[in-house]
Amino acid sequence: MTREAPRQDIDESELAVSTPKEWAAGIPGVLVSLGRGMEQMGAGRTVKTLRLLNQRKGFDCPGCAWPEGQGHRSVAEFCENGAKAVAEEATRRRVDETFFAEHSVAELSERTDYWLGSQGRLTHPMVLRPGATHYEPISWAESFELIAAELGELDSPDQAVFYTSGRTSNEAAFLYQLFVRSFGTNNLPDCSNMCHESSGSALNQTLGIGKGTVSLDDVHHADLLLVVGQNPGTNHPRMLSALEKAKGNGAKIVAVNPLPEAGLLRFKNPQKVRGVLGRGTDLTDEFCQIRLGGDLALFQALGHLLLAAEEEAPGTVLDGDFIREHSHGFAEYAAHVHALDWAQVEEATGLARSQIETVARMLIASKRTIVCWAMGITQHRHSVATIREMVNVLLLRGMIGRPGAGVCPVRGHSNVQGDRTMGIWEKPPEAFLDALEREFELPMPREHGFDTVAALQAMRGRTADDRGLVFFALGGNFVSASPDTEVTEAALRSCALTVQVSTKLNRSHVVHGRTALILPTLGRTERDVQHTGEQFVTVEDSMSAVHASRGRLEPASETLHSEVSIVARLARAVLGAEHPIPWEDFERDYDAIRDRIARVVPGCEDYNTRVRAPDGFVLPNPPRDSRSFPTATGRANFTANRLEVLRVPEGRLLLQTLRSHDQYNTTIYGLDDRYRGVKNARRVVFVNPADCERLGVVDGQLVDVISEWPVGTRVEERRAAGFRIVAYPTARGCAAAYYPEANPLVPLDSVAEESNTPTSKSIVVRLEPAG
Ligand SMILES: Nc1nc2c(c(=O)[nH]1)N[C@H]1C(S)=C(S)[C@@H](COP(=O)(O)OP(=O)(O)OC[C@H]3O[C@@H](n4cnc5c(=O)[nH]c(N)nc54)[C@H](O)[C@@H]3O)O[C@H]1N2
Ligand SMILES: Nc1nc2c(c(=O)[nH]1)N[C@H]1C(S)=C(S)[C@@H](COP(=O)(O)OP(=O)(O)OC[C@H]3O[C@@H](n4cnc5c(=O)[nH]c(N)nc54)[C@H](O)[C@@H]3O)O[C@H]1N2
Ligand SMILES: [Mo]
Repeated sequence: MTREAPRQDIDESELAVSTPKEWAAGIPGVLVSLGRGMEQMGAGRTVKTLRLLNQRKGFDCPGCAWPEGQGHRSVAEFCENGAKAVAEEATRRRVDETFFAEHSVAELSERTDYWLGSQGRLTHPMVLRPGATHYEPISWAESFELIAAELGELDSPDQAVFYTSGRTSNEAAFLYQLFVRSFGTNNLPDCSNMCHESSGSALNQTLGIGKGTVSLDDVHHADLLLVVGQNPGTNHPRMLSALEKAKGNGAKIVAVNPLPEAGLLRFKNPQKVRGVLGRGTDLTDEFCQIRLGGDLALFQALGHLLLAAEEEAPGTVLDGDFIREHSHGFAEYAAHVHALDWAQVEEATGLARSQIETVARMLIASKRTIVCWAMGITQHRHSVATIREMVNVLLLRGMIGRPGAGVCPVRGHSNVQGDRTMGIWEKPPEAFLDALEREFELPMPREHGFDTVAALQAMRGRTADDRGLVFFALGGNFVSASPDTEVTEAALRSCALTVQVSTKLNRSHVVHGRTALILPTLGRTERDVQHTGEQFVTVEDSMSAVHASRGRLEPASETLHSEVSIVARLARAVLGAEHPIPWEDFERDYDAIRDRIARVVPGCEDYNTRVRAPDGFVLPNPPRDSRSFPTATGRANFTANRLEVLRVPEGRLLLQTLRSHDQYNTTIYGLDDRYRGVKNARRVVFVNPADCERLGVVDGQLVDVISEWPVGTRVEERRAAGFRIVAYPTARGCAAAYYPEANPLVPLDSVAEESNTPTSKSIVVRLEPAG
């Protein structure tokens, strides 16, 4: 398979490479954030907007899910990349009816996500009629009728797929899942299926709740933090302040990553004089430059070393009381890791045994250990087992449900965790469906629905002549975010109808079904006024804190509806005006939705009152709150996980796809990856200099990247053409390229076991001189 990606609007030959940075943030970060604001919003709006970001009376940053502090908040509770996210939404640029009249869909489909996203905010509902060349304006009422008609044509509700991206508020998410289930399907894939699904799977099995067990305060007071498979300097910059604080309290930090990411090495806090003028804070005490996918082996080895140390000095290493009183499966786990094969560990991790021993000593010395992780852990074939293995190590030392200790999966989208709490889940727990049925006195579908990969697999191979299929997306950019771009695009093109509820133009609008709709919506930053007056919404951060978010800016256009309003109106159009659920009341006053959330969603009792508290409230978390573990065994589960070394054939590399410093997922802010020293271009592939030599390629060379995926006795190939090699200090045998440019290389069927997450961080590739 070959696919020429659209890239005429970026001149990749402008690439400039300099030495990677060894520190993050500082003055350049502040300047970039202000500059981006001024460029998109102008000076007055920049100051006003950034002042409201993450303040109690303002809006939640649409950037990442890292929590704001409880109690005191600094005046500027945001980061460079949060400011970029806000500027992107609060931009004064507009994509209006004239824009669509001037640009055909064929022309727009040749543009990159970078160009599409930078055209501005969508202002009016638009429709692309069958066979038409251009989107044309349509009224809201007609849009909903059109969707209702297409959904009515389906043989079964299961022929419709309802995607969600993680910016959707709790109120909109709750209403959306209620609508979709009332319509009759659990086909509710979401971005989480490509993101932290592995964390949810592993933590549910082992701890009984698919969420982290620490608070921000715990991070501040941990004495050892392992930051594994995560690049906080770019993706969760406010986390650096928390790490700095922990360091100030004497914590040690271990970073586990194939790349020496700047944010992990040193942090210059722009809010402190020392950060502005001085050297900043050295964050990492031990940098383990691991091979891609080696983390399972690393944590198994750490468990082995802890057990060995306990054998030497019984009663000094393990938390015997915790293991006895709260855990299950210890003996089997201990026997399994006892038989560790060090050669395998060294091959899998690329780390020296002595370094792993150093980390084990740090674990033994620690009284309060936290393990943080993100996509470097969740997007591999053995992700779920890897996370279980991290849990094993924490359980050995009783590091769950103790202040300053626990698991910390660092979420991506600002409300991805809340969306799941509200029922955006293709595999809803029975108890949740029971609660919905009780509350609304309507039957809910019980059969599990499609997640992202399953939805695409079901759509694969269809043609536009096949019957039906409606794809509806509440936010996000499904086409660019999903794996296997060519397969994904064909799948979307085979739909009878594609609908995108969006703030900005993206590739999912120009790769479309027979009929396509764009429904423009309010962003987080904007005032949301309904019949009963100004509304607020609620969100849940990565540490289960739920709080209000109030938009303050004037909407990008008078025509925009909120997501709540779009879902409520859609439900009325599809389910009929006589439907027993009072959709209209929900739209008039979001308190009415919250009253229902309070009665349906566990832990949300008295929701309307509690979300009005200045810092909101924290959802219950049994492992953290009381060391109780609602698992199948009623205890925290140790697990024995098979160690398998990812072997790469001769002449190949293991490729990870990651984010540059200048993007938010598929939204490309700019062409610089400041910390990694890359400027003006995105089609680059980072390769270790020794591998360049071994493979006979040189720094700066133009190559095609070809992925190899065995299917039976054949090897399927996928090609992404025209990448520039950047010789870079990544781990040996590993390579890196940016998402979404590298997505055509990720085979749809290459997924994490159990969580079905695309393996975006381990793809076997070879490089060929570009032809
Ligand atoms: N500015 C900005 N902020 C964001 C986002 C954004 O795009 N831009 N995206 C948001 C979203 S949705 C998410 S999910 C998060 C993503 O946050 P991250 O997970 O930090 O994002 P990635 O860029 O995918 O980085 C993965 C990191 O894991 C490392 N890694 C890759 N494979 C392995 C491995 O096998 N082992 C180990 N130990 N490390 C590995 C990579 O080198 C890299 O440092 O950020 C959120 N915040
Ligand atoms: N190869 C590879 N693929 C990946 C990943 C990877 O690391 N490598 N990461 C995966 C991860 S972690 C994730 S989370 C997914 C992300 O997948 P998505 O969440 O689907 O993608 P985004 O790029 O975040 O979506 C951006 C679009 O959301 C819309 N938008 C922004 N704000 C709002 C809003 O407030 N409301 C509405 N309705 N729309 C809004 C805009 O139109 C914008 O164009 O991608 C996954 N794909
Ligand atoms: Mo994500």
